[in-house]
Amino acid sequence: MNFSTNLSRSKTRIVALIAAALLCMMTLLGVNSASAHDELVATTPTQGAVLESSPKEFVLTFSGALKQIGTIIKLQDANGESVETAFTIVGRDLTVTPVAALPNGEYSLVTRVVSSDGHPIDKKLEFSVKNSQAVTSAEPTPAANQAPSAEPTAQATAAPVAPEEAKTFMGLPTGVIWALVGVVVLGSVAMVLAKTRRTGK
Ligand SMILES: [Cu+2]
Repeated sequence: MNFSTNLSRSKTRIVALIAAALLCMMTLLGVNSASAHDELVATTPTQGAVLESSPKEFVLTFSGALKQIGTIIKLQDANGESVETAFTIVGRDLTVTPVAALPNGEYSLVTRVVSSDGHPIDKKLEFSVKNSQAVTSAEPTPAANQAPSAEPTAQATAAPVAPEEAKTFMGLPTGVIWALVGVVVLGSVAMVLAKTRRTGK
């Protein structure tokens, strides 16, 4: 009697463990977490843009309304020096404004926002400023053959932000979180099953 209930209980546990492992793998592969969180759908300027003057603002548009909390903005020049910015969040748009005009050079804008489902989203937008009017550091530019402003359409379509970058940032943490949730849920289901079986017989 005792032996058989213990047996069925451990069987249930094994099944739950297998299910949890499968769920974990699925979530790690992004099978079921992808639908929930918001994605970056557009940026101004586009990724890798070469700007002819210091941008007044950057706009990152996401697929859902962003939370007002938990936002982290880091604008850095090529030397890794921080550049001061301000930002606002309105609906799906994050707008970042450099406090002062940006000198010529390469920059990266690293942002973390909190998606409408509560997940953090990390993004990195790289661009450079090449104002020919400004005094430059006398570096001959490879940008001349890139036709920066002549072909905005090609850039706009190519640039909707590298999806693999999004997965690297988001995939693992969310996968782990969902896997943990899955383990907890399945674990409690298994326990309830085991209990009902035991009391039922
Ligand atoms: Cu999410």
